[in-house]
Amino acid sequence: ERKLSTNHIGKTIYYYDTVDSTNIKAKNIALDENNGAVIISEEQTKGRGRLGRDWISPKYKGVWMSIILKPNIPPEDAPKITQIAAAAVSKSFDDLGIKNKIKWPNDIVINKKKVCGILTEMSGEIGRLKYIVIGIGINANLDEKDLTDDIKEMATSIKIENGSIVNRENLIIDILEKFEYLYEDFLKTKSLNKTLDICSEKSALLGKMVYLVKGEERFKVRAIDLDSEGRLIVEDKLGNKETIISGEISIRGL
Ligand code: BT5
Repeated sequence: ERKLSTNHIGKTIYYYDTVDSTNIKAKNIALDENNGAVIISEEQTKGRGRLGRDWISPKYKGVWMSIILKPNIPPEDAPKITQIAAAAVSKSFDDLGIKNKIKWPNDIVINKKKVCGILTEMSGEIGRLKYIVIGIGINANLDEKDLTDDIKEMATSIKIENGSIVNRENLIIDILEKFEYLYEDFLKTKSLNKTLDICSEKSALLGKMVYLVKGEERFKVRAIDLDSEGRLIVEDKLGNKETIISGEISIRGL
C-alpha cells in the first residue's frame, strides 16, 4: 500500500459511497474547508460535465473526485488549474504504462477516446477569488456495458484499453502527489512552465487540423501551440492566428 506524501492536497479526504456530484459537495463546503481538501465518491447520481452536460459515473468503477483550492490568484487564472490537473493525470497514466494524450483543454484520451474529463469551477468576485473546485472524472474500470449509447463511440476506460483492472487508490495517490508538485511550482514561480512541458509533449492536438466549434459555426484550423497561459493558439489556412480561451470553444475532429 502506498501512502500519500503531500503537504496540503488530500490532507483532508471526505469519502462517500454515493453523492449527487463531488463538485457540488465540494462547493457546498468550500468556504469552511482548508485548501487541498478532497471529496471522493464511489458513485455520482448527478455527475456533471461542462455547460451542464451529464457525466456518467457508475459505482465502484471510476475515480470521481474534487479538490478544493484556495489560491491567491486572480479568477482569470482558474483555467490554468485545469491544465495542471490534466498534466498530473496524464503523467500518472504514464507511470502505469498507459499510453495517453491530453486533448486540450480538459480531456485525457486513449486511442482518441475520452477516459478522463476535468471540470473547474470557482466562486469569487472581480479580482477576488474565494475558491476553486477542480473535479476529475476517470473511467478507470468501466466495462463496455457501462458506456451508455450516447458516449460509447467517443468514450472508453483504462480497463477496456489495457485489459487489466486499475488500483484506483494508488492512482488517486499518484495524481494528488503530481498535482501538488505542479500546483505548488505554479504558485511559487507564477509560471506554468513545468505543466506546459507536459501538456505540449502529451498534446493530442498540436500540429493537427481540428475543428473549432463556435455556436453553430465550425472552422477548420491547425492547432499550433500553447501560450504561456495555457491557452491554445490556432491558425487558419490564411495564416491568421487566434488564441483560444478554455471554455469558450469546444474542439472536435479527433
Ligand atoms: C468534462 O465535461 O469532461 C468534465 C467531466 C468532469 C467529471 C468530474 S467527476 C468528479 C467531478 N464531479 C462532477 O460532477 N464532475 C466532475 P465535458 O467536456 O463537457 O464532457 C462531457 C461530455 O462527455 C458529455 O456530454 C458526454 O458526451 C461525455 N461523457 C459523459 N460521461 C462520460 C464518461 N464517463 N466518460 C467519457 N465521456 C463521458
